[in-house]
Amino acid sequence: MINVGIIGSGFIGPAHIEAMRRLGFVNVVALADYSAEAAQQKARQLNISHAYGSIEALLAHPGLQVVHNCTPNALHAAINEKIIRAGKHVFSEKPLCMSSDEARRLVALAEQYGVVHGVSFVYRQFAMVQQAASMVRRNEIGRLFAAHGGYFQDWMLFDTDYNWRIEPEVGGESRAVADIGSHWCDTLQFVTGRKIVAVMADFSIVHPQRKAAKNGAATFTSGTVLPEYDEKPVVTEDFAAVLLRFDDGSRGSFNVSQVSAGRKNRLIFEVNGSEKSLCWDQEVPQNLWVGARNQPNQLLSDDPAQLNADVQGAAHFPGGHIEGWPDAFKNMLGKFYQFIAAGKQPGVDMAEFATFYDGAQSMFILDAILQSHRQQCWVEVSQS
Ligand code: SOE
Repeated sequence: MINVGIIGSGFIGPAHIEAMRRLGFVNVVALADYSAEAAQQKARQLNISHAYGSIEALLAHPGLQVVHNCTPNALHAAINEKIIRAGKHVFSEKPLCMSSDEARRLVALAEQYGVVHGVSFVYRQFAMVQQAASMVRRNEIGRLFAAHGGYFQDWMLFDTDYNWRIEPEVGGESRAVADIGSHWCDTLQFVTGRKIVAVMADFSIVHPQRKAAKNGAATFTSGTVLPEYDEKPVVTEDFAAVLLRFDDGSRGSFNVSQVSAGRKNRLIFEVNGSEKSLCWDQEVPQNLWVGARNQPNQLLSDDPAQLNADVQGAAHFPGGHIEGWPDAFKNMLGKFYQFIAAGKQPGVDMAEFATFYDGAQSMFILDAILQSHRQQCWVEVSQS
């Protein structure tokens, strides 16, 4: 058994815990939160035996090998650093940190301490995304020349929707691109095997002011009576359009939005090659559309028997037993923990799971997108 501690238990912490428990060889033994009381309450609810009100106390827990960082964005860098300096393997929620410089420092530190490092870019772990990547790798779609799509949600549609992600000091200078565009870019770089090398971006803020409930009530809820609120200025984007150039000269684009009514978590992509096109939508994750010019189009489904041999392990049940987001989460952590169990060290070009190298690359893209929007011109993405 591998002993694990988890820091932060909001929306995403319990998803990590559930996925780890489904693996069977990982034991979540300790949880830390912003206070001892909050940690004890959560630990009781989640049936975790030890609770701590500080990161230092959690890191001192005897026999801990791995720590997951599931805190709000602004805390990621400092906590990741503490975990590494304590000599523990680290799995960080995205974003890895808040700037490219912090990302470079964390990569160097993780290498120096020789720990295994992972970042929670989960969408590359869906069976049909793995199938798409395999088809591209095996040249089944021909010469790839375009990748496009987007990521659309509606949980910020109303001006009464408010969340810590809106505040740049906590969520970062970018909201929609950092939160969901980062997932799209990681997924597309994984599927195509290409790196994004230049971007041209344009943002828009749909609600320049939002109503923040004085009692701190979160969004993702649909109360009808508005509690007392403060009007708060908004400086982070609700919508963005981004043009892309990849390292092989191919082109692409994506849109992100947190204000698209009816779209809940629609990460969608299409890649076009000289023989075939592929299209996948996270809201119908069991399907992969394969388009052809002179043959009928196909709709592949996540039946392990019909997947390419190198990705069969990504789907666990017979066809028709649809696997989704929690299963992709399990795939991601399964690969991370098998890697640790095998005593391996992450390499820059590995793709089993996203590492700090990928987390850093994501920060380089984000910084280029922010600069491009500010200057309204093409910006090259730093590659290290
Ligand atoms: C909220 O926008 C959110 O939960 C993101 O933070 C996740 O990373 C994404 O998977 C779904 O939406």
